[in-house]
Amino acid sequence: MNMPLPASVGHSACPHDCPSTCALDVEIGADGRVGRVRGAAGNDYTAGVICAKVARYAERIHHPDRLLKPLRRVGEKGAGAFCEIAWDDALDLIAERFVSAEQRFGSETVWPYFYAGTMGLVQRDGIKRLTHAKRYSNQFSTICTNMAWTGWMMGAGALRGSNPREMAQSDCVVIWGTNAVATQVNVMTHAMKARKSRGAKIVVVDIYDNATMAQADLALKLKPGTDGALAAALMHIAFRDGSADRAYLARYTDDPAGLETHLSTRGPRWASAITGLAVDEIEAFAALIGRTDRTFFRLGYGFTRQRNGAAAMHAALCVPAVYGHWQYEGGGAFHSNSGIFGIDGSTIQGAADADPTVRHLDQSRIGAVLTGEAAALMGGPPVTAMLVQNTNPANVCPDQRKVIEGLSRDDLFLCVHEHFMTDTAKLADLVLPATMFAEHDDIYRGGGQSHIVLGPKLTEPPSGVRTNHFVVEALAKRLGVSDRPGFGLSERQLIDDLLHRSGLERDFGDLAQERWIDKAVSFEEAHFLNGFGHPDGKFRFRPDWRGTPAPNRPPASVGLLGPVEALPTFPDHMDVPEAQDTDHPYKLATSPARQFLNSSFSETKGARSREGRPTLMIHPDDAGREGLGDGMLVEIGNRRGSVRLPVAITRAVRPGVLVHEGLWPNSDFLDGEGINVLTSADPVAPHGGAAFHDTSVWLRISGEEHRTQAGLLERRYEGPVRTER
Ligand SMILES: Nc1nc2c(c(=O)[nH]1)N[C@H]1C(S)=C(S)[C@@H](COP(=O)(O)OP(=O)(O)OC[C@H]3O[C@@H](n4cnc5c(=O)[nH]c(N)nc54)[C@H](O)[C@@H]3O)O[C@H]1N2
Ligand SMILES: Nc1nc2c(c(=O)[nH]1)N[C@H]1C(S)=C(S)[C@@H](COP(=O)(O)OP(=O)(O)OC[C@H]3O[C@@H](n4cnc5c(=O)[nH]c(N)nc54)[C@H](O)[C@@H]3O)O[C@H]1N2
Ligand code: SF4
Ligand SMILES: [Mo]
Repeated sequence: MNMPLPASVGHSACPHDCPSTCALDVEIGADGRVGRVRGAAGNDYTAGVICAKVARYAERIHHPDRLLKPLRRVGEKGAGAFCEIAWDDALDLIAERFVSAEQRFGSETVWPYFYAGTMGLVQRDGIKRLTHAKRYSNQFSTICTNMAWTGWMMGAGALRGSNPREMAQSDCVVIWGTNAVATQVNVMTHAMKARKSRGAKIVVVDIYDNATMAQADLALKLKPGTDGALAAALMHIAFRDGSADRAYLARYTDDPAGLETHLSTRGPRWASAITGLAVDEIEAFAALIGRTDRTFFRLGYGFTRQRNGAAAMHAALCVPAVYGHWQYEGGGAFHSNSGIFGIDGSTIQGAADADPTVRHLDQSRIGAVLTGEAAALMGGPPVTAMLVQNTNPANVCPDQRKVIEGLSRDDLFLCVHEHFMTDTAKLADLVLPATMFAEHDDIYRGGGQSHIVLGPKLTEPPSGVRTNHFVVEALAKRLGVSDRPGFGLSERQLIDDLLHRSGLERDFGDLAQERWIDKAVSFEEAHFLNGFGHPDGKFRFRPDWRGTPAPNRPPASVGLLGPVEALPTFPDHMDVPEAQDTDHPYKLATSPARQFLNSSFSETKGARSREGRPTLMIHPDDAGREGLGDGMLVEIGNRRGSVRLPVAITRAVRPGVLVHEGLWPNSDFLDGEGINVLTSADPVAPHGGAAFHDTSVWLRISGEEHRTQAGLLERRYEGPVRTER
């Protein structure tokens, strides 16, 4: 077949919520349609590699179900009946409803709600400008990074780490609690370089045999929520065997003697009982990192989505400080570079109008907020009007029944700006169609690496869709705040302003030529050889859980969250999981699907056909005891709700542990409710966040048998797992 040649190749950045922020080459056909998308070869982090779902972007941007016209609800909420409405009428309606809500309850009754469906600093953060100018309720953003960033900050005092490209110089790469093959493929590019060129060993710490585990030389499949115990034992062995770097410890850390005493009872036997790992697996891991100076810890988000997640991150981060790995190129640790960019987005965010007395509502507790729990409302008025951009709370937020109950309230005016008719959009009074990344100007920064990347508009959007920026500006005019700071500028002007304020000495046009700016810090700074980020320059084994400033610390009005008193003094196992009892004998993790990105791409055929359908992985011992055959339908539940889905019987999971992959649309489940019906919105100590992978459930056979993709799952998860013993 003759394919039409691409008319041009445009340069952009992947807009999705992924630490990699790949630099992209996007084929644009003569007809303006997006063709193949490739990773930029010249960007030395992307290194020409992107994930398959974004390579297939044409499928998403030219999807037949894409929203192309504003829609107004007719009939019952959630019934799915909408009629077209003109843009001007839609915007007038929002303004009218926001004003009447404000007249009745005060400005805090309006809650603009957003997240990182696009990571573009203009299109994502502009909604804050409207929030501040109108003194609408702020969002305390807790859904993703809080536990991880808090735990890291408690130890290192700054959100940066060894350059992730240095992994190629490592002799041992520890991939801890991140399914990098699926969630940030570029980590594997650099880790595999080290394996090929230096024979580096790959260690993976996870709770099941996922695609990343399949790459491991040493595969450590521990019980969920026990990473703190593993970390403590690794450090115990270091002191026991003399592989602790005492000179480094004396110079760079706060209390090595206190740590050593504390760890004296945290040996491998103790850790084995907690983690379920064999003593010799823990010893092998300690021996490997003890003899390998260039050991690089790539610490992910997954292991922090537990009730002890912040403490677990801190504990894992303590390990390279004890062994002194930070001193070596290709050694140390990395989680996020979000602290290095020095970006000043204050104009975009309308920071000049931010009023500290306006309340912050917890994003993850949207169910409690919308169902009127007084504590969640911070003692303020009910939320009666919302604008939602770049997020799909009816699907992705914990405690889903409450979320849906709240979003379905008749006295809530809900406007959702979206690409597709998502679970959230289905509940809206008004749905607005949004542009996709290739159709608008924006600028991105990658927390998983160090580049600022420009994503200019490459093609015209369909005629009926509008940018987030357009909606924010149009509403500001109608709501009488378009004269406030930050309004009235184009996307390009806002990007120019951001570049200027951030001291980057270039404008949009310059960056369009350069494509990206590498903001990597020096070796000394990245490795904290000039001192850690705390005032005394020391790494903290004894964190100040109540005091240390962190990027996502709750505002003073919120205070600390979760069981703060249970946080350990020194790195340890913090034993606070959701109770597992005879009524709830299983632990469920809701891990990412390779072909989806959170809830995005679950609308595309390419992703859906590869993922199959919602499935529950269960160990053969459990299946045997429950009398389950492969593909049988089960119901799993707890006090928050239950879902029915077929099982895949597989040794990829441990006995007692269930894994469900992917944020499938709620409508893909037999009863129309998604997996987050089961997850809890209890905040994790000390700065909040959702423990998505810490859910206790019961399980029972649900009768009918269903054919599943179990065979496929077996093949995917039980590939060769090389284990060093
Ligand atoms: N394909 C794909 N890519 C994505 C996403 C996606 O949904 N799909 N999501 C994006 C987003 S928003 C984010 S924040 C990142 C997150 O990416 P990651 O850092 O990879 O974090 P998670 O996806 O939460 O989980 C990673 C792994 O942690 C495991 N895990 C769960 N509990 C524990 C535990 O107690 N200990 C250990 N050691 N492991 C545990 C999970 O089973 C999973 O295999 O990925 C981004 N990229
Ligand atoms: N059970 C369970 N739940 C989870 C997780 C888990 O591991 N397990 N992970 C959690 C994590 S880490 C995160 S970050 C959240 C993420 O949850 P969400 O923020 O909902 O994630 P996305 O699917 O990335 O994006 C949501 C929507 O943004 C829309 N969008 C994208 N670009 C634009 C744009 O330019 N304009 C507009 N108006 N809309 C746009 C997309 O179409 C998509 O529907 O989910 C959380 N939920
Ligand atoms: S989703 Fe992540 S890995 Fe895939 S292209 Fe985007 S930034 Fe790269
Ligand atoms: Mo996330």
